[in-house]
Amino acid sequence: MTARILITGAAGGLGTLMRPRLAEGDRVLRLLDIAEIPAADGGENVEVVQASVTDMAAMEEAMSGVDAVIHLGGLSLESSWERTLEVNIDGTHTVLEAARRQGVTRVLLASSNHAVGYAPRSDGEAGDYLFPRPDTYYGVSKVAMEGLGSLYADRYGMDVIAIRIGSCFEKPRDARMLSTWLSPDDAARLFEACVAAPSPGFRVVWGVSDNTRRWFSLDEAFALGYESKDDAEVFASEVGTPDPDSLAQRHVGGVWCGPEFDTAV
Ligand code: 15L
Repeated sequence: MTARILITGAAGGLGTLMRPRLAEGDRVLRLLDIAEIPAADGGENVEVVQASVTDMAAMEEAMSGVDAVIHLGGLSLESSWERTLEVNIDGTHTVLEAARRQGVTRVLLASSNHAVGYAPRSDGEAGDYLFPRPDTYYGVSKVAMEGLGSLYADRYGMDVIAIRIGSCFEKPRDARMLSTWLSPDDAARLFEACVAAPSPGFRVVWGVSDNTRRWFSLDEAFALGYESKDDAEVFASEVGTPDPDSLAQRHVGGVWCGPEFDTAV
């Protein structure tokens, strides 16, 4: 079991879902966020750090004594180019560089399906390592994240796994998510597998549950030891029928490929 894990973006949606699920035994979770993080309750083994992922000095300090980093911090939605560059791209560089300087060799990166959002669904199952086709500036920042992870793995021998997360929420929120859903419990199982896999080097894996309507390969995630136990299908009656001609169903990134996500205009 990995003894001390630094989680960036710990106060965000995904971080909040992961906190109780990744806490176990003697493990210490070092929770970092620019926002205030709820303090430890009772028996929780957590350390709280309020800092920005773009602050190199703070990130170096946060890395001390850490065995692995799960980098969830950053903007989780489309934003201006300037903000995306600063928080997501520069932030990821800072996290990787701080890890390298402090001798932390394992980093998990929360990439996204939006790194390949324009990939057409008509091409069939989206493979592991699908060539980048970002649908937004946010998607571009995830491609940059994967590129930085690849560089730090090749240049410095670090183990870096970029996880192209589908939709991680308590339950699917619309018909598209019957395909893209990553249940919080499966997300924790996937992170545990990625933290524990022996010498993975650089990998790109899909972060989705083994959904009946899944569009994505899970070969690489399974090879790392991931076991999915959930399937969005149990929620099918709650979210309605997907329209195959809708933008949401035509591209991997769904409506993110539409004009309302164009922040440049
Ligand atoms: C993401 O990358 C977003 O952070 C999240 O809010 C969802 O919109 C998700 O993708 C998705 O595609 O459902």
